[in-house]
Parts: sequence; C-alpha cells; structure tokens
Amino acid sequence: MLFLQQLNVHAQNEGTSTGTKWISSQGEELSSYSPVDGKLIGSVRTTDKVGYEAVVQAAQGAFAEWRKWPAPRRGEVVRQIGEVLREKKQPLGELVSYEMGKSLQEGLGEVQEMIDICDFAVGLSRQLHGLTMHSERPGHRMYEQWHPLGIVGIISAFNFPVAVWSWNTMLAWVCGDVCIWKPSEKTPLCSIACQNIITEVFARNGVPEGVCGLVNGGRELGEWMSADARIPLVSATGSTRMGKAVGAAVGSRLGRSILELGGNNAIIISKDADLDMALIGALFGAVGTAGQRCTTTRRLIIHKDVYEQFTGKLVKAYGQLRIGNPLDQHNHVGPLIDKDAVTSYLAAIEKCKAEGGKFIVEGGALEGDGFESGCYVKPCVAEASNSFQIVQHETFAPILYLMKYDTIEEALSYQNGVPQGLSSAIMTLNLREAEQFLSAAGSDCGIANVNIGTSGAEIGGAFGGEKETGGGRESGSDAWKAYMRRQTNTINYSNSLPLAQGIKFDL
Ligand code: UN1
Repeated sequence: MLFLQQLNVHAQNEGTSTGTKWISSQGEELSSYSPVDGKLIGSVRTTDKVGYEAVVQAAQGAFAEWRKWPAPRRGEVVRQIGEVLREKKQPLGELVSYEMGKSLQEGLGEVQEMIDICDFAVGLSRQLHGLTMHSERPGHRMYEQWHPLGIVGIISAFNFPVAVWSWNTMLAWVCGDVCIWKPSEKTPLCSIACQNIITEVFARNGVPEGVCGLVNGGRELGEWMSADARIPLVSATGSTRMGKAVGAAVGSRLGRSILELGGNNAIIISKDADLDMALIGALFGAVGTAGQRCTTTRRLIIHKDVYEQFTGKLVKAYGQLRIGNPLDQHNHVGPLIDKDAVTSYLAAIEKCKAEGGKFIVEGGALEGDGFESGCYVKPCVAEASNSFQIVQHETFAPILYLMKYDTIEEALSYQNGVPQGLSSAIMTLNLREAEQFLSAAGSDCGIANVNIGTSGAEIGGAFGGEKETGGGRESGSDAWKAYMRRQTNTINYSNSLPLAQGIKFDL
C-alpha cells in the first residue's frame, strides 16, 4: 500500500521512541488488522518497562531544556509540523481510514483538524498571557504568569487516532511541556506515522531528544503513566470506565488529569424546527464514523406534533445509506473497529428489545461480499424510553434511540437525564426555546448547539463535557491553561515592607 510507504510505516515497527530515536524493546508484538478488509496491515512492538523508563527519563531531561526555549520558537516548530501534515494529508488520511475504518472524507477531515490545531497553537505561542492586578499595598505590583508544567501523558482512543493526540500535544508543546503518547492499541500504526512526521521536523530544528515520547501497548501502560509522579498531567480520552481508573490513580497522587470520556448526545427536534436541516444533522450525527464518535448522536427527542413526519423522513434516509469500504467515496458508513464492537452492538440491540424498544429501522451484522472482515453492521433506529438501562449507556455503534416530548421542559429533562454530559443540540427556529436550551436551566452538557448536530465540533472552541464525560477541556479557547502552572507574583518596589491585610509586626 502506497500510503504506508509514504508515511514510512513498515510491516514490523518498533513502538517506543524518545522523539527521533526508536528504542528496541522486549515487549510483545501488537498486530494491527484493518476492519475494512480484515487484512494484517503491520505490527508494532509494545513498550516494556525498560523502554518506558527510557522514554520518561528522556522526557525529564528534555523538559529542562525545552522549557527555556522562547514560546514563539516552540511555535515555529509546531508551524513546521503543520506544513508537513499538509504535505502528508492524503496518505495519513488514508491510513486513518484504513486502520480505523472511518470514511476517507472523515480521515482527511481528521488530519485537517491536526493542521488547524497546529495553526491555532502557533498563534497561541505568542499569547500565553496572564493578568495583572492592583496591589492593596503602595509601591507594589502584582501579576500572574503561566509556566510549563512538565511531562504530559496522553492516552488517546481509536476513534480519533491522530487528531485528539494533536490537540493535546501541539498545545502542550507551545506551552513548554514535553509529551508521552500512549495511542490506542487498536490503531498503533497511526502513531508510528505521526512519530515519523515529528521526527523529521524535530531533527532539523535541534529539538531536545525526549520532547516527543511514544509508548505502545495495552492497559498496563496507562496504569504506569497514571501512577507515575514524574508525570504531573495525564490527558485521557476514552470510555468512562477507563477514565474513572485514570482519574482515581492520578488523583490519589494529587496529579492533574484532563478526562474526555463517554457521551450520550441528544438532539431535540422542536415542532418549530427546519426538519430538512434537522434530518441532515441527525443522520450525520448518528451514522457518521459508524456511530463511534464521542459526539455521536445517540438520542433524538422529537416533538409529538412533528414526530410522524420526521420519523418518516428518517426511515427513508436510512434506507438510502450505503454501507461498505470506507475508502470508496460512494459509501456513507464503514465498519466498526473490530468484532468485539460488533458483539457489543448486537447485545445492545437485544437489550433494547428486551426492555421494550421497537426498531423502526432494523439492525444486524452484515456478511458476504465486501464484508469479510466481519465488522460491518447496519445503522438502526429504535423507539425507546429514556429510562431504559441501555439508553442510559453509551454503546459505541450506530444505534439511534427516539423519544417523543410535549413541552420543552420535558425535552430538557430527557436531554439531561443521562449520566454523561458531552454534546447536545436543539433544532428550532423559535428564539425563546433556543435561549431556554442554552440557559443555566437548559442543557447541562459541555457543548450545546442550535441548529447544528452534536458532532463535528471545530477546534477553536474548548472541547469536553460534564458529569461522567469527565469535566476536562481540550483544544481551543483557553484550554491551554490546563497544560501550564499558574504563578502569582507580587513585587515590592517601595522602601518599606508593609504587610497585607494591614497587619503590623513591629519589633
Ligand atoms: C471524539 O469523538 O473523541 O466534534 C472527538 C467532533 C470531532 C471530535 C470528536 N471534532 O465530532
């Protein structure tokens, strides 16, 4: 495959690197099979304890140097990474699509998110600013500054195998941090491709060895990182179960974590909605990336007056979906990541039926020509109740649950009535309803949209959510502050030493 050559990804790869140097390890071999056709793409040697130590120690050494580089100079390195990503957009998008299974359009879109965050980070490198305050004491000045934090551990998920890493890393680098990345064990080759891109840029800029560490492997690596006091910040994206384990381990040593976990995202479709627009938002939200985005639309809360009309349109649209090889641009829906995901999808359908759900678009696994990998499933739609256990749970698959409402208060209670709080949307042309949805008494999610679906957030905003979604924010706005330490400085330029709060301490 040409894209593998273009990205310098081999049949067998070391999975451990300190930046520009690959470290040979005694770890097991991790094979990566494509969900597209079930074929072996290549393998990666996992990181053993010795390799992990080498990466952490290189990172510690590198931090001592990197934090002294002026931030705009670090930004210049990130700018060059953005340039290489532009050159490599096509092959990297193809690898993402082939290893993860999302459509080529979405694979390319993911690389575009990487390019965009590089641009954002370059600008940010000149804007890492703090506030100044007026001191209560004469002849005193008070201000705050933001310093680099140290090593940032990044645990990323298979569904956005490259973009989510870059959101964290590009910001952390301009902030003066050094990073250690543990990618998903389901998409290890994407991490090799990214490391190769970085290596080229780091080598020509003389970036200290250790700024960009890579470790590959399973759960135990995440555990090592979470327990490691040399890593002040761990940013983890994935399931709520994983996030609770990471959050608890990092919290028990009073480290910091940024958690971006499960979503259970709903769109409220008002009787005052533009239904054609609502249809596009709901459809892309529910079946895009085969329902494997954190922001995937999992629930539609539809006003009773437009319920029949809207569900009619929805069923018709589902009938037109083409499922198949995601690298073929004619297809809308690719495979799930692996056969385990198919098993969870089938179990969720059974559970929904057992709880009383009624499928108006039937699901099922696909077999036969073009579906040999065993990972392709039919997107499906069920009428369900918000209180079903299965509806309260995030199943990473294209299953959409419908429910009916009468008042906006009822719709909001369904919207908020799940453990997760990532993304939410309302489709309405009614200003009062839209504002109520966005108000303090409205959606309780980290992302709340009007006349846009739940997925496809831009990098410029802070990304993340509340409740079991974990509370972390990544990407745009002032999310960078989580990657730095704040220092408050008070400077006395007077001839005396007055104490704060008017305290006298004379001898
Ligand atoms: C994720 O699914 O982990 O908003 C991230 C979106 C994408 C990012 C999703 N920009 O759908």
